[in-house]
Formats: sequence, C-alpha cells, structure tokens
Amino acid sequence: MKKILVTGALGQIGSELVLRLREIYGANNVVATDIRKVDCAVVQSGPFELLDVTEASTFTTIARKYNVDTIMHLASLLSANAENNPLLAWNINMGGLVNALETSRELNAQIFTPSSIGAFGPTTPKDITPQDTLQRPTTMYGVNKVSGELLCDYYYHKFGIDTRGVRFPGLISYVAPPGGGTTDYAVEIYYEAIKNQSYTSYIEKGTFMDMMYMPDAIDAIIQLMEADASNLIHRNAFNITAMSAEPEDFAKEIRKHIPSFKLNYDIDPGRQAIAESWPNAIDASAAKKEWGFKAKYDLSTMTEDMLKKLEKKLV
Ligand code: AKB
Repeated sequence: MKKILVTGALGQIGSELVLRLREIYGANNVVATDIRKVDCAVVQSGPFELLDVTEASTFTTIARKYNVDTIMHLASLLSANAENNPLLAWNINMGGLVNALETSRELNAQIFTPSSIGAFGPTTPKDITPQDTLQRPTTMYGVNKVSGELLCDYYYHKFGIDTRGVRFPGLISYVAPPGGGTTDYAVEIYYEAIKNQSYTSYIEKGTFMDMMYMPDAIDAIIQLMEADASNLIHRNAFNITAMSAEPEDFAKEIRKHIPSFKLNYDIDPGRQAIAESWPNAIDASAAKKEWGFKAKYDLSTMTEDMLKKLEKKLV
C-alpha cells in the first residue's frame, strides 16, 4: 500500500485529492500538509501536519516520520498572485519544489508536481499547442513552471527519481475556491450565476483558455501516478485538457439552466495580458497515448453538475 504525503492539501486541488486518495489507499496512508490549519474534512479525516514547504528540514522530517513513498507537491502561488509578488513566487514555487524533490531523493519516493498552461508564452503555437514546443513564458508563474518541468526531468535523469506531472488547464470546482489565478473567472461565474444570476468577467469576451472539471483532474493525477513507467516517454508536464472555452461559452451553457443569466465585462488588464500570453487550446495526445488520459466532462456536463452542486451548497 502506498504512503502518500500531500502538500498544499487545503488548496483547490488538495481539498478533493486528499479525500479521494484516502478512499483508495486508506485514511492513515495519506498525510495531508498545509501552511495553515482549518477545521475541514481533510483535517478531520486522517493525519495532518503543518508544513511551510520552503522549510527544507521540516519537509524531510515529516516525510520521514510517516515513511512516505509518494509525494504529491501541490503548494504554490498561482499566476496572478505570482505576478503581483514575483520574488515571493520564486521563493515558494521553486524553493518548495526543490525541497520536495530533495525529500523524494532522500526517501526514494515517487513525486507528482503540477505544471500549467502557464508554462507557455506568446511565441508558443496558440492552437493545438504541441506537447513539445517553444516555451518562453512572460510571467513569473510561467518561468517557475518551465523551471519546475526541467528540474523534475533533471531529478529523473540524474538521480533516477520517479518524477511525474501534468500541465493543468484552469480547474473548475464547487468544493474549494482557487486563489489568485487567471482562470478563476471560470469558477466565479458559476457561484455568481447561482447567487445573483449575473457575473462581471475580468477576462475579455473571445479569450479562449483550456479548462477542466476537478473530478477529471483528480482522476488524471491518480492515473498518471499508477501508470506503467515503461510506457512513459515524457514523464513530466503532460499537456491535458477537457475543453477550450471563452466567457461567452460559459454564459451560453449557464443560460440553458438559468435563462435570465447576464454576463458583463470589466477587464482586468493584468490578468487579461496573462491570458493572452497563454494558448487557446492545447493538444493532449501524448497523455492519451502514454497513459490513457481521458476527460469525462465537457462544458455542458460540467455546467450541469456545477450548478446542481452549487445550488445545494449555497442555499
Ligand atoms: C492560474 O490561472 O494561474 C491557474 C493555472 C492555469 O495554472 N489556474
């Protein structure tokens, strides 16, 4: 049985991933860690430790204490926050990853860490963005993500560490909110649709980005970590996506359930510039071929489920 340590366990992905991992591998075999502790399902349902991922010795001490053989390193600053505080982003995103990789090396643990569509830049092909292509991002978050992809490749080739990862698109969930990302509008729009039947988007009409519903993201992490290593040519930073959409696409789907829904615009130049530097739609064929990635939800089925779940949660 695996013994897994998850960082950033109270964040957008961690809040759902930890509970799912505990169902599969047993509650005591999944150690949740985060820089803060709040009373929630993750904290109540199994082992929890406070961990600032930039503290190398605490990271390794906790991993040793539980004798972990797998690390899922999720703690990081998202794109818009990183752009507002680039040095802090470098310290947390790169410092945390180095500590996660060094801990993996000490314990010979398998490690998952997410990259992002943010690892691409304005000179990357915008449509059907290939797995292997030009990566010259113009954001600090993107610089962190490309560096992280290369660092994970390095630890695999140099030290034989079983590093794995995906490039996540914008992730949409009704459980925990994202914080400080560029794609956050695609989550907010559903909350506001239920609460106010209207939403003011900070992203301009016609700006396409890749998106995915959280259940598919969680499945992808577990599937990649369980995949037969001999089939993996890329190992890290697999392009994965479920849909490419712009604000009007979300509005159109929401109106099928809430006909009075109104979409307005008040563009945030900072986040708009980040969005414009990212691809419209990436190509996930390497992930499909090498480990069988397949998203279950499209925009229509995701919208139906999101609205149903949020209606329950918010009333
Ligand atoms: C963000 O918007 O920063 C993230 C991402 C796409 O990595 N959701």
